[in-house]
Amino acid sequence: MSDIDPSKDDDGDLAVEEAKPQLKKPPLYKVILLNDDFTPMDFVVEILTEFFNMGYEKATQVMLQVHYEGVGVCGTYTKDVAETKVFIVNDYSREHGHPLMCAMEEA
Ligand code: TYC
Repeated sequence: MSDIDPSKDDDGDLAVEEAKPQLKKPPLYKVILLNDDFTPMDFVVEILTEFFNMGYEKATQVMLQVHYEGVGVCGTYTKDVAETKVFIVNDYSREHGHPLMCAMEEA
C-alpha cells in the first residue's frame, strides 16, 4: 500500500489547498422595445441599426416583430450596459418627439 498521505505536503506538514475563487457569471438583461401606435417604423429601424448594431434587414425584422407582437428583443447585456442602452434610446426618442419605449428585463 502507498504511504503517501494526500493531506500532507513534501515536508510532512499539513497541505492546505487554496479555495477556488467563487466567480459567478453576472446576470444578463434583455433590452426590449415596446410597440406603440405613433413612432414611425423608420425611426425604430434607425434605433436598432444605430444603437444595437443590427443590419438593415435584421432591424426591419425586429421592428416588425414589435409592431405585430407588441415586444421584441434588441440584445442581451450586463446590467450596466443594458441600463445605459435603455437610457440612451429613451432619451433619443424623446428628443425626436416619439413615444417609443425601451425597457429591460432579466434574461
Ligand atoms: N406600431 C408603429 C407604427 O405602426 C411602429 C412601431 C414598431 C412602433 C416598433 C414602436 O417599438 C415599435 N408606426
